[in-house]
Amino acid sequence: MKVAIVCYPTFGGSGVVATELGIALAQRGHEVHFVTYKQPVRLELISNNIHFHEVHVPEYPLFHYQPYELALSSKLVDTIKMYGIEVLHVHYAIPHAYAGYMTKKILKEEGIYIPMITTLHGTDITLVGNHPFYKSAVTFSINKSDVVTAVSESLKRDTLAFFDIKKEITVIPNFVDRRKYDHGSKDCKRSLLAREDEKIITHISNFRKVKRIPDVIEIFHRVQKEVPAKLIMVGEGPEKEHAEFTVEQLGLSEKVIFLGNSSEIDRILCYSDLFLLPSETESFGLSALEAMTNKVPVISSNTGGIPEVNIHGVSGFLSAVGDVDDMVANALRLLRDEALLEKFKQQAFEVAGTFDIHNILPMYEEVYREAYKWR
Ligand code: GMT
Repeated sequence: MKVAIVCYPTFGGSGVVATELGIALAQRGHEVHFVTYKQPVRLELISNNIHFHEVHVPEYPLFHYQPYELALSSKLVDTIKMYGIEVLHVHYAIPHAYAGYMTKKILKEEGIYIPMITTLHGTDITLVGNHPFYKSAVTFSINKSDVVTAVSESLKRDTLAFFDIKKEITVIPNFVDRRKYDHGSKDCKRSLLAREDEKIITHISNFRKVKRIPDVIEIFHRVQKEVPAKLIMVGEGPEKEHAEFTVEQLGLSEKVIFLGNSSEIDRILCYSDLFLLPSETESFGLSALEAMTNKVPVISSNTGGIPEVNIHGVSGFLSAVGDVDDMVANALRLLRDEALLEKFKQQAFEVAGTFDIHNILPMYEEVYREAYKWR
């Protein structure tokens, strides 16, 4: 099929999922058109059946806010007409579902019908979309989508609880492509970051409040008193500066490495022993799944969709949000027992296998086919 994908082209989970989905669809022979304001970070190759159309928003001094939705709708209308796109798939409701709805309306005037699939990712529902300033428009555009998908059962429940939704919501979990993971690769150079006797603990996020970065640091602070360890912090965001300050105050600068954003997280995860995700809320926790695919057990909170991904006592451990004592105890339990750690690494990898793209991609293809049939 010919599919247009709209997403945030950044390091955030929704953009990563949308990009990996587009790449996988193209590998299956579909023609994929990314329509966004920048080339998505994980999209390295533009090929015969992967296209990228940049949305330009010209600056004009009259506008305090530049009208991105307008530019996106126009670009979508032009792209859909020019390439004969059959399905429009928008990731993250705000403002993409809204712009998508306008696109549909404009095209309808010209006798063109395009089905729109909206995939909800989390903060578009739980944090941002739920804000009274956005709620009416978000409710409207979700209800006007032809198909609505959510990345976890938890997010589906939240969406139905927070909004007046008239549409059926199909749960299609996030995924990883296990073919891409080369365990034991020569590129996996653990010695660059830690001594032989040190364990490596990793956290990856956008360093927003919701990720509870102070918990990450406190867990590590207490763990490294018992077991020699390094903490690798990957990502950028508003809480990073404060995190760096805390690390310095605690005298941990030698043991905590801030790596910034990276599009090669597998090369970091491949030598990690444990992954920390103590988030306040998380509709899925893609970074936890990526860790598990790299055989890294996860110490996380039990909020939102995380328990659907990180299975307690199998791929890692779950604790109540903010229960740092329990997270420290769970981390030490694994790090102190080499055989148990090895068992959890293997189990994490096996659980991640259920989220392999080969299981998930057909679900999206089915949704596209159905939506196209109803048009
Ligand atoms: O985690 C973030 O703040 C980024 C956000 C995004 O929109 O990219 O992530 C959300 O979508 C991801 C992909 O579906 C999920 O794995 C994350 O759990 C979800 N984040 C939250 O719910 C906080």
